[in-house]
Amino acid sequence: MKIEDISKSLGLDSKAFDRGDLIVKSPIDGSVIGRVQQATSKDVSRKITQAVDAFHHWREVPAPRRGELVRLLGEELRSHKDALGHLVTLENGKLLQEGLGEVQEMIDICDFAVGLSRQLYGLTITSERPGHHMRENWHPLGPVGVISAFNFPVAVWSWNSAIAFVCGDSVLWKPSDKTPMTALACQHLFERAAAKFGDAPDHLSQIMVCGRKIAQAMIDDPRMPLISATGSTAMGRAIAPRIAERFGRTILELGGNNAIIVAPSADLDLAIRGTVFGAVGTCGQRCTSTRRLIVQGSIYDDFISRLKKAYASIPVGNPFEDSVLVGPLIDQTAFKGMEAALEKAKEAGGVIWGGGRVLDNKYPDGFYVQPAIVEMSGQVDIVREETFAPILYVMKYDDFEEAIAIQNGVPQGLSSSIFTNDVREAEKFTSTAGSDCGIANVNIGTSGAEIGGAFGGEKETGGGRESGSDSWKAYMRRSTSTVNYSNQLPLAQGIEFDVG
Ligand code: UN1
Repeated sequence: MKIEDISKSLGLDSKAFDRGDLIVKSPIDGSVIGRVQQATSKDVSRKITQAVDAFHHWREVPAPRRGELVRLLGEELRSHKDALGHLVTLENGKLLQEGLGEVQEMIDICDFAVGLSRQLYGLTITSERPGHHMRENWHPLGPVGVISAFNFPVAVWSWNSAIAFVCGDSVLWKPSDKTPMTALACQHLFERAAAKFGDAPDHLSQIMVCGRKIAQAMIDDPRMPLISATGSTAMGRAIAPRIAERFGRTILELGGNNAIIVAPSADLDLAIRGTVFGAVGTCGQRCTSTRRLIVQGSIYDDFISRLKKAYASIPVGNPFEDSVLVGPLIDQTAFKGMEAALEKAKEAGGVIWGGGRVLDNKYPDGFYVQPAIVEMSGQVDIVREETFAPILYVMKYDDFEEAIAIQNGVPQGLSSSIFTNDVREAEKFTSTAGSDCGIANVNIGTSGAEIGGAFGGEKETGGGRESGSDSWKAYMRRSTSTVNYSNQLPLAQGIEFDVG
């Protein structure tokens, strides 16, 4: 699909991707695919005012009715899945399968949020005082700022906004400036849904395409009670203290350094498949990508030689081609980052398989690489860093406790998994004394989480949770009401305080 056909299928006007000064290039071949208008700091301030106005209207709409808007958004996504999936692939470079899968993830979270719109439950709590009762109320919070990264250019917005909308919040979205076109497409689909809905307030959903400096105004504005940010740990480190200083809330979903443990009892066929998908899928550019492999010594040689064999057969190339399994890195900076990490790993004694640039004759402006396997004798500094590229560091372990210590011995805490058929190991891994990550899987890889669970992780991953389970609570404010229906005024804790 060409960009003209995509924009036509999405119902966008012919100039939609041809205005403004931000030039967007496809990582597939470096060709210019669009020009997008950027927000100024004045725009940001105006948009926040509009988001506040929209919130004041929207919070009064009953939650199940708010769910109807999200249901309509899900319908738009269903009928435009193909076009939006193509656009994701064109702008981000992930496989078409993955682009479509990302849109499916958006549809799934819309369905989840529609159900949730009738389930924003609070507790009723027994009171220690006679003639009293207590209850929790969940109220809309305010405008939610969403910052998303290039690697999941549309799904992350939907995890946040589908939930925020049913919770009664408005949304102001700063997409990655590497993927603004998919963001414009989402905004357009939202507007179609809103038009069908009828009486949604203007500016309930807005986007601002801009660099970090301009986005600072949103970070610092006390009218934005929640900022949900997905990206690097460096980004989180820059924004979190500023938001904390004004007592704003954050949902941070930052770097991951996800490991798979392969135990001697594992089904090695499953483990190979899980590892390959986790490590090379999306060209190693998921925050859940498998970056470390911890293999028990007795199966190490066999497993690594099977893994290398599997790697040798991975087709790298144009992500629109059916047979291809690994597309390009997002840009040259990502490629340089991969080269630098491999250099450091080599200096630290790593033995590298693969990792070089490929297809540069065919695509001089696209950055395609052969995924790398790096055998390391220990968890040195570079292994403890997140490099957003298909590099898999492999390490050996002796006993199970050591495997858990290696798995947990990094600053990040997003995703983890174990391949084992030993029920004790599996249970230990998911127990308090096991993986310290937000995601701890058994016999599946580290990536490809479903939307029904809460998504996010610990330590430098930032501690936030988005998407399913009870993540919605972060998008609302809770009040506890104690109601006295007696004609006495007893105080709690037995305090006597009689006046007159
Ligand atoms: C991300 O990389 O920021 O679990 C999100 C997964 C996807 C989401 C990844 N469902 O791999």
